[in-house]
Amino acid sequence: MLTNQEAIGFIDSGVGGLTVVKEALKQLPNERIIYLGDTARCPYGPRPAEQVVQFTWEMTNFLLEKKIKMLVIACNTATAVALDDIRAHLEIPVVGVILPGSRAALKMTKNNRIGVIGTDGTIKSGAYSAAIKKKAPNTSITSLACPKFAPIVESNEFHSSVAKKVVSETLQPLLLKQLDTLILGCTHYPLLRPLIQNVMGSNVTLIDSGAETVGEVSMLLDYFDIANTPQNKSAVNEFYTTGSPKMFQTIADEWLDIEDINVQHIRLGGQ
Ligand code: I24
Ligand code: DGL
Repeated sequence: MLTNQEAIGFIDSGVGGLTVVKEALKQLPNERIIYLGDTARCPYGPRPAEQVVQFTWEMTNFLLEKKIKMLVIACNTATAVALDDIRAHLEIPVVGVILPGSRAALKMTKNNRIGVIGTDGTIKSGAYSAAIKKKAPNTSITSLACPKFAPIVESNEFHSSVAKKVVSETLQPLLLKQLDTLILGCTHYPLLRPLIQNVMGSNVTLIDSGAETVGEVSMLLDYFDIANTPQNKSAVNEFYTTGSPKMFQTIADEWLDIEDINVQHIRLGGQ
């Protein structure tokens, strides 16, 4: 098969990476997608870096067997600790979510004061501040771990008054920092966007790292001349999960607004 007709692989710790897939379906409708979510071992956020690197490799090796033309690490925590290692060993282009988010933030900021929120693992790694400082050393960066945010989304409480309270309390330390740009450095945070915007105020631009990443994927497909064409859009997208396919399907159907997606259960790491 021509490389152009091969799928783009997406990996994530669970279902959160579907926020990136939603954007990909919109911006790249000719592309075929193979997604793997490690739902059984989610969340990655609180795990030690070495373990996240190992799990991310297990996901990568699974998708490599499916023949993919590009790999997108849709998970911020996995990107933070595993991107460099995986990219160094693969022959296909590997894209993470941290650089596209950082680049978009640098483009938007006027006062060079950028905030980053994410899981414990992402913030502890310092990957966002390293990426931003490398490009613009004079930027002031405030990083804040928000370990309570993803669980709020996963318990379906993201519209509730509890969510509003937790978001407000957690983000208080950022309000003194005169930020004009805040990076949503976690797959789940776009679902909390209205609450986060409300607390930060309308003068702060929120950056969705996942959505920015799809712009980068699009650019790389053209650069390597491996984009698919509408005529060749063939087989359907495939979704794999290490957890319950039924539960995955329920969330994916609702979120992606397409019915009866093809979800299969797989095992990783000898589980
Ligand atoms: N959102 C996420 N994870 C969940 C959830 C959710 N349950 C409800 N909603 N559960 O992530 C995680 C654990 N599950 C996963 C599936 O297998 C079993 C264990 C955010 C997803 C972002 C696309 C809320 C919810 C929903 C539908 C769409 C979007 C959404 F129910 F946030
Ligand atoms: N996908 C993760 C991220 O973007 C959030 C969920 C988790 O902790 O695994 O960092």
